[in-house]
Formats: sequence, structure tokens, C-alpha cells
Amino acid sequence: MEKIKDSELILNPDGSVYHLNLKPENIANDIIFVGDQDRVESITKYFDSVEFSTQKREFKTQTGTYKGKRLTVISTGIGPDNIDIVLNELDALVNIDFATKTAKSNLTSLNIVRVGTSGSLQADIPVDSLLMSAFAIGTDNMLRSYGLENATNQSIEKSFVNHTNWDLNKGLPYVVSADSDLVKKFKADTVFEGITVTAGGFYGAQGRVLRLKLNDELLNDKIDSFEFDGLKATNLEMETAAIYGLSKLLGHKALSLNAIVANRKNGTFSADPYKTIDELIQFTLNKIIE
Ligand code: R1P
Ligand code: URA
Repeated sequence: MEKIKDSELILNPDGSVYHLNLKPENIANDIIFVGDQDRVESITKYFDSVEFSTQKREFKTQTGTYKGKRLTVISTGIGPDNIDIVLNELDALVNIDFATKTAKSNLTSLNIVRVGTSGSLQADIPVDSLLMSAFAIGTDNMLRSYGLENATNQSIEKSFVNHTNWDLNKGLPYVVSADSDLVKKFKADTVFEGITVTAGGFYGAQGRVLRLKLNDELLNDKIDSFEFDGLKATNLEMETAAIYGLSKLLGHKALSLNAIVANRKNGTFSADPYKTIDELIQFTLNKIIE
């Protein structure tokens, strides 16, 4: 095994990984991702106990047990660039030997569930709904730094590019899927299922106009009429495709769950987003222990 250079896998003086500030023993195999640092404790307040806490920049981590199951909750901050850091460093924690800086021969697969917020693109998926992302379309380009081989669904990619007449100056969107075992486990009558579009920004990248003109003013209308295999493009957020793509490439299982806080079709925003997020948190914790 070739040694990974110190400039490529950076460890802090205490042996923890550079951005996340974590050592291998600090994390569980089942991990919940949230965007917001404050959401970590909105989840761990339900735990039996918390054994470990740390924070560096936007990456706050707590590990503990929920009804006897060891879980880690970590905040990723906003966007696919942060997911690149979080997934590579979590993978290093389980699959690289920090003493020799070489890849382990027996690889560990983590179970990752995102508990995030999102904006619906469909009038019939109102604010305060819960939604599971069966597929994700990444419009952010982060994943295209990696050799993708068979990690993406090229037939959905082609169909999306044709349907939206996508401007390829913005890069080629990539399509990735949730882990099928996690989809089965988290399926529920109370949870919508759809294709999530991951954007590299909150405003222009999601078709929001404040003072600037957009590259394509009709883009959201073209996205919300996109359907593949009976599933519609349902919502916009900023991490899911990056999580699915990197998890697949690194051999981890991932699922993204969304509390719908905005509805872009009718221009509404939830009157109490924290209530909906709490509903999603309780749903997630109870499914994780099944
Ligand atoms: C934007 O407000 C943020 O909210 C969504 C988006 O993906 C983006 O990170 O998720 P979180 O609430 O988990 O951060
Ligand atoms: N998060 C997003 O990225 N977009 C929304 O519309 C709502 C939450």
C-alpha cells in the first residue's frame, strides 16, 4: 500500500483529521448529516446519552446512543464543497490507517442519512411535508472532479439535459441514486418520494431572483416538469447529489430526507419550520433503530 502524503491527508497535532477534528474512535457507523450546527443538538437532545462532542468551523459532531444504538450526528454546513470535505474525512477515519497513512484492506461501509431542509417545486408537495430523495441531480459540478465510471445514471442525465435544454457552459448535471436498502427502510406513507435537484447556490442556482438577472429565467419551470420512471423533480437543496455520489464512489450507503420549508411553485414559506424539522428528526431516529 502506498503511503498518502502529509499534504493530502492532513492530521492535527492530536492525531485528529484536519477539518472535522475527529479521531477514528469518535464516530459510529450510523451517521446523521445536518446542515445547521444548531440542529445537531436538536437531534442529540433525544439521545440516551452523548459520549463525545467537538466542533471546528461549521463541522460540529456529537456521538452517543439513541435507544441503545450508537449514532453520530455531524453538521456539514451548506453546500457540495463542504460535503467533499466531510465525506472524504469520514471515509479516511474508517478506511485509512492514520498510523501508516495507508488505505486499509478491509473497508468499512458507513450508513449516512441526511436530515435537511429543502424547497418544493411541486404545488402538491406543500410546505411542512417530508420528502425522501430517491435520486438526485447534481447541478453543482463538485462530483465531476472524480472519475465517475458507472456511479451516475447517464440515461436520466441525458433526459434531464434535453428536457431543460441545459446550458452546458454551467457544466453537465450528474444523476445519482439513494442506497436502495435505505430507501426501503425509510419508505412511509407520510413521506413523499422524488428526484431532488442539488444546486451550487441558494439564490440564482435555485432560480431565485432578488436583483440579478438569471442565466435561464424559465429553468425552474422546466425542472419541475421533468419526470423519469414515474418520479418527478420534486425539490431543490444543496447537498444531496454530492452525498449520494461520493458515498457511492467510496462504498458507503446514503439517503437524504428533507423537511420542506419553502414551496417555490406557490411562493410560500413554512410558518414554523422548526416544528417540521423536529417531525423529520423524530421520524429519522425511529426508523434508524428499526
Ligand atoms: C440553505 O438554506 C441550506 O438549507 C438546506 C440546503 O441544502 C442548504 O444547506 O439544508 P440544511 O437545512 O440541512 O442546511
Ligand atoms: N434549502 C434550499 O436550499 N432551498 C430552499 O428553497 C429551502 C431550503
